[in-house]
Amino acid sequence: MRIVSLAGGIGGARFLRGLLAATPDSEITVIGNTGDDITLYGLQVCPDLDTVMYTLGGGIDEEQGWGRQKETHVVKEELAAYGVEPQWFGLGDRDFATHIVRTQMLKAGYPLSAVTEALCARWEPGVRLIPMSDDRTETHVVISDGQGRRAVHFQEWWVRMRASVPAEQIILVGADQARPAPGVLQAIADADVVILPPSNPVVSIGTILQIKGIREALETKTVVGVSPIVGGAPVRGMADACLTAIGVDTTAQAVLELYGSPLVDGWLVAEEDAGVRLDGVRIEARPLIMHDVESAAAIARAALDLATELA
Ligand code: GDP
Ligand code: FO1
Ligand code: CA
Ligand code: CA
Repeated sequence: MRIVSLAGGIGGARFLRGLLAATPDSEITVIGNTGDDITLYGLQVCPDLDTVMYTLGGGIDEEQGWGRQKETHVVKEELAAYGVEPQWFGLGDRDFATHIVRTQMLKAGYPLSAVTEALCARWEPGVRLIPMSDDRTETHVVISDGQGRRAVHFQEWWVRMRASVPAEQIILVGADQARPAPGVLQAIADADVVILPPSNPVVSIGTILQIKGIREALETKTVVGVSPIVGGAPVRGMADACLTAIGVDTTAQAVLELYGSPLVDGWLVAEEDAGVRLDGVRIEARPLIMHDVESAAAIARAALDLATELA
């Protein structure tokens, strides 16, 4: 079976690990979010692509859910000793190497999709990982604080401020000019089923859907989504702060309505959210907490079964 899945970071990566376990013989293409990307110390950092690559390649820090396992932070300490900013974003030494290789290749003229393929040659994630676009986009968040009303990079709001200041707007800078990366629309056209994993509906899935042509391509396919909201709360992280910013309730119902029909054909909700309804969408209730690979695989199997029935 040919499967396309969109993906953000932790939620996407853990789901994909389950999907691979559930269907090892399928050909899986992952369209990764690059709206979280940030340039730090001259280096191009792609947190969501790296989270998928490290998680599926066996290099992720399991507790944290991002960054490398057995990580050290000597470079970060040395940068801090020079007083170099920002000091609120923690890049580890092993992780630094990824950003150095990526930046070197980008500077040599390779597009991000080719760079990602080269990085994945080492990690062998078992999926084809394509960034949503080779064109640079960045998610910015409009806030009002002691320094007035201003836009900050998504990572500054998310990591430095822990989303404690309300977001007035969330904007994907560069969205108008960004085209899908090579292979994205073809993979969607060739897919038997498309999965929306339980990734952040605003700054992961919502970001990918803003790239011209992607939503339209998905609307022609059988798409099954997994709710990232369980019992009115994001299972981990602060997705509620992103949903509030765009005027959407933190419920499995509201996230389904945000994606809408005809995009979504099937929607998996947690058992406590079994009352969710939307015309044109088949809804099934399942345990949706990813405790480990087995529970993630059970969710993935349920999504595939529903997609196969609807296709
Ligand atoms: P990020 O880029 O690292 O924030 O990761 P994603 O965008 O891929 O996913 C983050 C979202 O995953 C969170 O907002 C949660 O709502 C969702 N999530 C995390 N763990 C689970 C889980 O075990 N089950 C479900 N259903 N959703 C989860
Ligand atoms: N998240 C944090 O909360 N603090 C960090 O210092 C941090 C560093 C970091 C470095 C590399 C990387 O790939 C991810 C990193 N993250 C960090 C996670 C990440 O920035 C966010 O959780 C996501 O971008 C939100 O979707
Ligand atoms: Ca992310
Ligand atoms: Ca559809």
